[in-house]
Amino acid sequence: LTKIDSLVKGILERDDLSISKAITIVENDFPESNDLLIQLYPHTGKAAIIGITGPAGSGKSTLVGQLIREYRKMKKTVGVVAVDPTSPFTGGAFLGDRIRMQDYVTGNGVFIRSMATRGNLGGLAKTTKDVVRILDASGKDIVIVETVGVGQAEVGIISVAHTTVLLFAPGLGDEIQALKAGLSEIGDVFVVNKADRENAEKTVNDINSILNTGDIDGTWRPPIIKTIAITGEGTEELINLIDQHREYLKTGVFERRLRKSIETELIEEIKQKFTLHLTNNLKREVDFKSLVNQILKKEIDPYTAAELILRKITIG
Ligand SMILES: Nc1nc2c(ncn2[C@@H]2O[C@H](COP(=O)(O)OP(=O)(O)OP(=O)(O)O)[C@@H](O)[C@H]2O)c(=O)[nH]1
Ligand SMILES: [Mg+2]
Repeated sequence: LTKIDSLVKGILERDDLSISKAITIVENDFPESNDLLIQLYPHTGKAAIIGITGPAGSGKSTLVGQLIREYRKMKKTVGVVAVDPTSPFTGGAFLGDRIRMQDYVTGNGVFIRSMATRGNLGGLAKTTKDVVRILDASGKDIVIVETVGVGQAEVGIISVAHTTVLLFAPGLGDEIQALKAGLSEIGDVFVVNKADRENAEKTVNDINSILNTGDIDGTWRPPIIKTIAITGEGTEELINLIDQHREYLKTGVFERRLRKSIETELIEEIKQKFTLHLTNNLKREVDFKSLVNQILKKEIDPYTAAELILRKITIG
């Protein structure tokens, strides 16, 4: 068995250490990453992938902790990827005071991993997708992706999710206004967390008024619920809504989205591999070196030089 073969075997046997090693390989874009992902791919596609996104400090991690607790009660295994968390994914803030991190990571059907932006040569969206695939292949029933913010970059990351939960909290209304009509395109379920605070209803109304003006794709109207993540209030209802959304996806929506996401992925993969291949080969070319010299001596400009090289390359 090669190193990758035994790693794949470990992942399929749900071994946490193998999962962890594989994520490191993918995260750092090590050379064996491609082989690993190729071997894992046939084993993916079973997990329900849930995105949790929202402004910093809105209570995403606390809510994720509650979701883990609820899913474990239902005997479901859970994988969590926290993308570039502003607060570390360890300690009390994450799982609430009553549950310690160890309760989950030590073979209790839960695997949690934070992922920083550094070292993500292939881009954060690609890396996230690949890490989710590792967790999916390892047999996790549920994979949760937590990302901060609801800007364009985050939308790319979150597009890996089947169901996206947009989380807000009272007092973080600016973020809602900034999104306006785009809101309903990102979120499948809306949550106003910190409902123990008095102005929660106003936040619900703010979201409601924006959803009413936006275009709603298909027959799914994103529901809005209130939660109190520190006590767990609303978690069961949230899980019900996520389940309902999953049922809705089965009406052909899932297939359409999947096709689109495969198209995007394929183009991105080709671009990345092509660029790498091109850059490596070009630098070795004598022509390239002499052109650089010519540009240096102002005998030619970089625009014309690029055209010259392009004309020489024939694709396909
Ligand atoms: N009052 C109240 N506080 C909450 C609630 N949920 C979370 N908090 C608190 O809000 C703070 C931020 O919670 P986190 O779960 O770390 O928030 P987050 O969205 O994951 O934060 P980042 O990962 O840093 O973006 C913590 O101090 C939580 O205890 C809630 O429902 N009510
Ligand atoms: Mg967090």
